[in-house]
Amino acid sequence: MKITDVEVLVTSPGRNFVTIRIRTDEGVYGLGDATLNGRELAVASYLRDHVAPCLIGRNPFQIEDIWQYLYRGAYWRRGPVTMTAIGAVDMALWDIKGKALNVPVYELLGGACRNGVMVYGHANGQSVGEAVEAVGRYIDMGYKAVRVQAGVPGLKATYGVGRGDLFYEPAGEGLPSEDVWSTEKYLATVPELFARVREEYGRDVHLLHDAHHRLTPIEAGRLGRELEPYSLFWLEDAVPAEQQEAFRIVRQHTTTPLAVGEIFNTIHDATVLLRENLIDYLRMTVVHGGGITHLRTAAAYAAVHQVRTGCHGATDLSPVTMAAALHFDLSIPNFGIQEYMRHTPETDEVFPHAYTFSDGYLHPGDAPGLGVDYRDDLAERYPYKRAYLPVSRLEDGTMFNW
Ligand code: CS2
Ligand code: MG
Repeated sequence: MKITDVEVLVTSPGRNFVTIRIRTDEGVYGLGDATLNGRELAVASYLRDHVAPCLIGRNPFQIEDIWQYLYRGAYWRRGPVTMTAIGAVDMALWDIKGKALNVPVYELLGGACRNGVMVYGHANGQSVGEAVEAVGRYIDMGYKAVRVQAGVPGLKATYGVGRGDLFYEPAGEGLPSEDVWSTEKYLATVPELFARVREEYGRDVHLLHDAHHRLTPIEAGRLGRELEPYSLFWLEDAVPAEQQEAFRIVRQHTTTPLAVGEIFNTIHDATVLLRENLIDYLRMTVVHGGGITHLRTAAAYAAVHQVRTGCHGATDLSPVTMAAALHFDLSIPNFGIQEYMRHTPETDEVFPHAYTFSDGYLHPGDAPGLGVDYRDDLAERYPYKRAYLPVSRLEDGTMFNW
């Protein structure tokens, strides 16, 4: 079998997505997600202008060799654009192999280690009261785990709140919007939020929270300690993760489980965190973390250190990533939880898929390959619109972390 064509497809059914479709001389094709929120066209060009010519004529079954070729051959290693491009090609090659051998990808990855993939939903509200009510709606839908985010009194906007109920799309058309942030105001609200949720729903439901890169290590230690009575499943992105060692301080002050890694793009971003057990869940994802092939390396390294996975799964990762993530999640021994931010109905129509939700779990289905497709006729209706994630400044105007 030989690769004969590589298409880079850009569509915007509710938000921008970039998809690679790799065709072969035997008629089998594979799909990969290449979406990098706010920098989509950079990855599209990396694939179209630099990667695609090198793939033509190659044997798509040689997944590992092609991964090594694209990683080592780039010379300029790592980074979100490069690793998203490699991740997209990798997903498509696993899709081709599964289809050609007529098996779902998880069977190629060693088979299922579990019956289903526990997911978490995203309850949010402008006020604590609204957020508490939203948690109830997710519990009623059967979710076993719910992330809870609430607005902060005195701040017009904050991460994770608004722009949809079942999904949360932070990117907006035009130039980046500017949010104003106050850590003090935020830290004053979070403990009350979880006290109210536990009071209302008890302790059976797993609760998660995303601090979204906004705290210093000691602030994260303080928040983690204040949340200990509410037994969170995890506190995510408590501290910007470039400085892995900073988590040593957080770990000294709290037993609240910590999760980080959605912005990581290779295992090298996480080795200190894992080797020193500074985190409990690694959030790297298939699309931004170099594909299924590299994520298996990261998961194996994490498993040695008793760290579990908790893959990123936001609206800006397409159904192709969700499908690939579920095959990966099903097959690894140290699976923790999968984020499941639903997509818009238009997105689900452009990307018909085999994965299904039931009673708080997702399953990838048993269609050959990844079990997801791409409807060109519908995709054409949604042309690309440049969109950016917001930026964030402190109340005095200082540039900060969104
Ligand atoms: C978030 C994301 O899902 C999460 O945990 O951190 O919503 C993130 O803000 C977006 O994926 C950025 O594009
Ligand atoms: Mg996050």
